[in-house]
Amino acid sequence: MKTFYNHLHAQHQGQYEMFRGALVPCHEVPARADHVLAELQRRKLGEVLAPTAFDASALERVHSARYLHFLEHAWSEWVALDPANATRDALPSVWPTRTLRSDVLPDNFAARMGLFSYDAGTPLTGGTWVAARAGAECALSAAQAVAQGEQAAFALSRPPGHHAGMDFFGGYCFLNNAALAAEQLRASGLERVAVLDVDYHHGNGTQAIFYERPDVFFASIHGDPRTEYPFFLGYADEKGAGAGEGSNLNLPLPRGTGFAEWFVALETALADIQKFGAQALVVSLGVDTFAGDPISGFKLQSDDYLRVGERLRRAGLPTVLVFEGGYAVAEVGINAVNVVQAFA
Ligand code: B3N
Ligand code: ZN
Repeated sequence: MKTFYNHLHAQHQGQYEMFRGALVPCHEVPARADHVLAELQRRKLGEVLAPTAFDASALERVHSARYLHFLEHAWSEWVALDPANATRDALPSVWPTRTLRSDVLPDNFAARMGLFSYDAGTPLTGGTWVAARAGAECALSAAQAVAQGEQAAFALSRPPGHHAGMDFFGGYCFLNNAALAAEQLRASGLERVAVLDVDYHHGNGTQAIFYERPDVFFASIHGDPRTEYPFFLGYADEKGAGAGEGSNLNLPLPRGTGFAEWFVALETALADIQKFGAQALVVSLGVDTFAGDPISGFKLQSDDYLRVGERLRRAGLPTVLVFEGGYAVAEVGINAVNVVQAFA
């Protein structure tokens, strides 16, 4: 299987995220992708390629032009506020919640950080735009390879993407790599595409992007949002809306869920994807379902990821695997590459 590797990922290196009233060291660190790459190379699992360049129109299939403009220029605006900001990440701290206006684009930088985000756990750094853009190009390149006849391709990109919406960042995500891959497959002529999100956290950004779309099915298996991040989306009664009614499937599971119950949900999701008539599959491949993950609560073991990869392969669809979460840094390479290897 070809891997498209984001060679610029380490330019995004946040220092701290807000958690329970304190700034704690970021979990989403460059070493995560380094470990996955090292494990791929150790097992000699196919070519590792740099992504090809795409122009802004590929990003604008998913994200608003004003959000992309904000992301591209945010760091220079942050440093212009105070040269000392060059050593500090930018974090939002004020949001346009219910009763406040989000239709106005304020001049104030802190206000625009809030307008274009939904949490305080996602630091924006000097290299965020460059890294996120190259990561998105990995997903687009992987989708292009699959559209051109590869049975599968792996986008080894960070920062992750599935919490990013049309015009907001959050959950360590800035550009929605899986959604970009799905749109790239659609643009290549495939009429029905499915996104299967197996990360521990519900992919609220991806769901929102496709919620009213009849041509892109979104299925997600994740920690129950009553107790797990992102809390405000991912419930079982969210089925899609308008023309997209019936094209959204959420399978929330309680904290503590082990592989046997998780695998039943995987079968349910794949059965619905088959029923939908998907011609290609994008997998949001988070491995923070691992028992040793420091911020998550499922109990999958490293060998279970071999069964996941093997089952995804048996779905028989051209498939783009997109790397998402997974914070047990020592094991993240083994777990992600187990899926890749069993698929390949
Ligand atoms: O859930 C957390 C969180 C939990 C535990 C922490 N410890 C033990 C210090 C710290 C943070 N934070 C909320 C943000 C979670 C973002 C999840 C990103 C992801 O993997 N999405 O798929
Ligand atoms: Zn996650």
